[in-house]
Amino acid sequence: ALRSAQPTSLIGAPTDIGAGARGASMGPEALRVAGLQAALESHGLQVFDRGNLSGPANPWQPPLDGYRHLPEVVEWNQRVFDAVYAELQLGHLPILLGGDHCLGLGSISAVARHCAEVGKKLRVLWLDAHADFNTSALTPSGNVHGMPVACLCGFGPEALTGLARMPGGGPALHPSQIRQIGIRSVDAGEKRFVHEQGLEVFDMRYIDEVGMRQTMQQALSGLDAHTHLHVSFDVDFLDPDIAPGVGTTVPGGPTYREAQLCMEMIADSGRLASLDIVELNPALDVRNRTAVLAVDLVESLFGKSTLMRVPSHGQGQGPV
Ligand code: B3U
Ligand code: MN
Ligand code: MN
Repeated sequence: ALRSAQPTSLIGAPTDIGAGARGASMGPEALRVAGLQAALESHGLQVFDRGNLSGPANPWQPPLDGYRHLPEVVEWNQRVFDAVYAELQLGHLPILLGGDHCLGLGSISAVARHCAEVGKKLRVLWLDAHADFNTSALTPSGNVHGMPVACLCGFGPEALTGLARMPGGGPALHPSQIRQIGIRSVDAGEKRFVHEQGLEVFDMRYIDEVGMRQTMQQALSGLDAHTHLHVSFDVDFLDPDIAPGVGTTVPGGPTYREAQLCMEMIADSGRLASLDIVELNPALDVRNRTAVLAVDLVESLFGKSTLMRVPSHGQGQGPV
């Protein structure tokens, strides 16, 4: 049964402006072709497809002062911010179809602004192979898709952290609001900064050692009726064997079964209130299979369940 009676709104942001490979700009259409809207509707959800945002083209330039395409990144993120914020004000659950992960900045900034205004607590689950916690001084590439978490926490250029700033002047997020899951590729300087800022990282070693179930129980602990849960789903979170269609594959990611459990446990929390699906790159995919997989997982995230259990065996299997 469906957990969310809330209407959902799909927002396409067809750009690869912050990425290190071209092609994530085709992500929104690949997700539509894979049947995202029909899949959500088949579970009784009301879905509005708002179409695609528009924004500057990708000039494909080298970094300037540590950033590639900063003015274009800012412009895309402003448009994403406005679109996501508008849906939240309508009471809809926004689903951002990226696009690369630099757009998480605009999306989560809008969510943080909304939460501040309605008095909700915000928890962000960052599902990713990467920590995305670089700064212009730390980045090996200048690609802004490696920086959104740092920007959301107030570390970045004024043009981006300003977007993320709260009414009171603080950054959109405090590190204590973030849980990173699936991490397995972090640059040297970035790693030091992650530790310094005290981000809670459930990396692949941790998942291997304790399992996805305990990982998600911990990542979701402390949520209550006043918590807005945002999931930022970088498709490179998944093992490249099942999800080849991303720009930065990193071996050793969650399997199909681990990823399904992750999504199901988020659904069981009953708190999902906004979502990003980013970094899907159809130019690198095989017959759209990564998009189809992403749609399958998003169905689980919204409470599709194949559960067939004997009630007396239900110990520990209810909502977290
Ligand atoms: N950490 C590297 C690589 C990277 C980050 N996010 C993605 N790739 N997708 C960087 O360029 O910052
Ligand atoms: Mn990412
Ligand atoms: Mn990533």
